Amino acid sequence: MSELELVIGNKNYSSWSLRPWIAMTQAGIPFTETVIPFDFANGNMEIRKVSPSAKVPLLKAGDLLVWESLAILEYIAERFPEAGLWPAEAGARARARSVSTEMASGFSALRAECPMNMRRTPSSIAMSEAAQADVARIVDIWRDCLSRSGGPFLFGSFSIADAMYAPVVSRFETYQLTGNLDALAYMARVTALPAWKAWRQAGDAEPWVVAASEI
Ligand SMILES: N[C@@H](CCC(=O)N[C@@H](CS)C(=O)NCC(=O)O)C(=O)O
Repeated sequence: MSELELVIGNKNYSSWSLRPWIAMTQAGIPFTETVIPFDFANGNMEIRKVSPSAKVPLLKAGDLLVWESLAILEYIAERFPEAGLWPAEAGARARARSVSTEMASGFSALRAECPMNMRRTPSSIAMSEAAQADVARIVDIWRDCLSRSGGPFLFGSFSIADAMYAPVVSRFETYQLTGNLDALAYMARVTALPAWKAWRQAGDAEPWVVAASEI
C-alpha cells in the first residue's frame, strides 16, 4: 500500500479532486484513493470527519495532512521533482504558477454557472456576461501558453497548470463553451490522456447524482 492517500469526492462532479488526481496519475506517482461520495443534504459529514477544511481533495502522507488542491500539487512536485510537474525554466515556472493560481482563485462565475458534470450530454446554456468573460480569459491563457511553449500542453509537457485547468476542459466540453480551434485542439489532447480517460470511466460508472450540479 502506498504511503500517499488521496481523498476525493465523486469523480463525475468533483472538479477540485480531479486536479491532484490527474497530475499524480499522469506522473505515475503511486497513491491509494479514497472516494467519499458527496452528501450535501446532510452537510458532507464524512468529509468533515477527515478533512480540516471540510472539503476534498485531501492528501494524507503518513501523519501529514495536506488540503487545498494547489497545496497538494506543490507538495507532490517537491516530493517527486523527477516527475517535472512544474516547468524547469524559472520564467515558465513563474507563469505556470501565475495561471494555476489564477485558476485556483478566480473564474467564480464560470464555476458557479457551469458545474463540472462529466456525464451530462453536451449542450450549451445561457450564461452571464461574467461567465462569458471567464471563458474568454481562459481561452486567452491557453492560447498564450501554447504559443509560447509550442505545446502540446500549456508549458510543453504535462504540468500542474494543465491539471489545474483539467476541470475547465470538462466544463468547456459539457457546455460547449468555445469554438476556438486552438482551445479545442488543446482540449482534445487533454481528454486523450490515459489518466483523463480512467477518471472519466470511473465517473461514468458512479451511481450517485448531485441534483445541484445537474443543470
Ligand atoms: N479551494 C479548495 C476547494 C475544495 C472544494 O470546494 N471541494 C469541494 C468538492 S469539489 C467540496 O469538498 N465540497 C464539500 C462541501 O462544500 O461541503 C481546493 O482547492 O481544494
